[in-house]
Amino acid sequence: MPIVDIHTHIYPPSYVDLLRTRKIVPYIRTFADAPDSSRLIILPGEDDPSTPSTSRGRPIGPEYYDIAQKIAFMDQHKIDKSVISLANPWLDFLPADEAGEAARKINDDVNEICAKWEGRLYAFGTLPLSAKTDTIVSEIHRLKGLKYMRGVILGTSGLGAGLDDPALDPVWSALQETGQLIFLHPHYGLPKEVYGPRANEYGHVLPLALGFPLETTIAVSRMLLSGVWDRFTKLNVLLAHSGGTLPFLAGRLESCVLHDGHMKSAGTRDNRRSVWDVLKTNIYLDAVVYSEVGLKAAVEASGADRLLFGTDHPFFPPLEEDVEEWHSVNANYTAISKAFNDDERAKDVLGNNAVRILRLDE
Ligand code: 5CU
Repeated sequence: MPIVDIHTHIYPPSYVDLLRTRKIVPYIRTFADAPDSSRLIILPGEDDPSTPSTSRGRPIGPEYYDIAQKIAFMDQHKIDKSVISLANPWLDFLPADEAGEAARKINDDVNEICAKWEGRLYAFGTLPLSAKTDTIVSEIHRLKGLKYMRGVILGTSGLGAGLDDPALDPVWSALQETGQLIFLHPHYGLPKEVYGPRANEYGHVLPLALGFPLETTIAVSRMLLSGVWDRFTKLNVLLAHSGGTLPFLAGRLESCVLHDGHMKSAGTRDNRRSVWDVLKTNIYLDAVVYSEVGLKAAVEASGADRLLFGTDHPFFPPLEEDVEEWHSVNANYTAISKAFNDDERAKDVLGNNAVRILRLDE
């Protein structure tokens, strides 16, 4: 049985070069109090001057851009195949006239990286979301022809107005038509006010543990409420972090719709697919949730045949020096083992599902 990591990121060297030229988020730079350590600053507001130096982004080393390090990490953690994706914030920040060419370059670079590791690496492509819709749609069609691409990674901002924006319909249509899986991944989190005046004391914990999953939950709920899956019944989406909190909150979402007077009178409450139906038909969930409690909710919501192992490498490395095995990875392995008592379904989640869904045996 192969072990497949479907949630594993890379910043290809050309993207790193781009970040090094920038002076506003996202960028890579050193700070006066630690001139020897480059920091990767990507999350909104994480370079605020009041932020302690240990919270200003994260140290960036070759594990973020050197594919040899990815392969070494895979070997270390017994991962046979990885489906790599550009990490956040993708190309969201580029001016419209630069995004199309940048996407083509990054996608070609990533496809070439995969070709050098035939059989071990596949990828999700990146879309030039700030460009004109025609440019986005042609990149979707071009990606379909790249040998190692198996779908696209997408943030939650869409064309700028979120994923319930009707202007995205040509994008959904092209992705459905070409049968490409969307890997929906957070980046923007929640407005920083919700974390309160003491947020700095907790480093990245609140934005990453809660902001990311809630962002995904809200984004996918907006897709559901605006009828994306009623219009595009074959559109498939893989949700990062086991669906944020969607498996846990799906019942509440359905109940709120049922009791919403505005949606009832607008005629949008009825004649729509339920959250449960979409969860079991169009949604896949990664198993990057670090505990069997969250994993069991994901299984209940979507089914063990729709759950896929991931690591989030190169994020969440061990902070201790000289530790070879990553706690974050082992936590996900342990959760799968405990949730399924190591029965056949564990093997499906660890790799068989990914091979089947993403055609990794072709
Ligand atoms: O640690 C982080 O900031 C992140 C991030 O930005 N993206 C991600 O996928 N995981 C962790």
